[in-house]
Amino acid sequence: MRLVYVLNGPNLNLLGTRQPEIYGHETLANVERDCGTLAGELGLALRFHQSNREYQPIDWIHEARDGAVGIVINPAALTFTSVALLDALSAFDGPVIEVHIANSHKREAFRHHSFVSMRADGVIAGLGTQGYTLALRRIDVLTAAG
Ligand code: DHK
Repeated sequence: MRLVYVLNGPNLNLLGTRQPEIYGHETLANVERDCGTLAGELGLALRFHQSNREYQPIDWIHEARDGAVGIVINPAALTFTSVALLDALSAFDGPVIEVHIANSHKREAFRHHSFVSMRADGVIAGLGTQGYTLALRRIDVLTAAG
């Protein structure tokens, strides 16, 4: 089975209760469930993770180098600050899709420049939590056999 990592950065553990006017009411558990259901339909195996620590997604990306076909990542605030995260993603060979629940470009200027976008094959922003399943569909297309 094709293995895909779905990685979530700082504060996304609070999804559903944190600023719902911006991020909506779905929880990260809902997102994980929806991704799991779709992955089953597409024949993908998932590793779904969240951390508030910068090193952790970097370590998961290193792990993904060993056997994963793609990465979906919502780096949250690390998007705008972490060259280390960009470097880790640049060391991964498969497709990377960057997801933001809210539309960063409608927000403060400091959210307009993404280090991760310098590596991402695609970026989804502002489509709510649906962005995750759309990203998985894209990874499916990009990694389909033949
Ligand atoms: C989530 C965050 O925590 C913010 O730091 C980003 C992103 C936006 C989101 O929309 O999913 O600016």
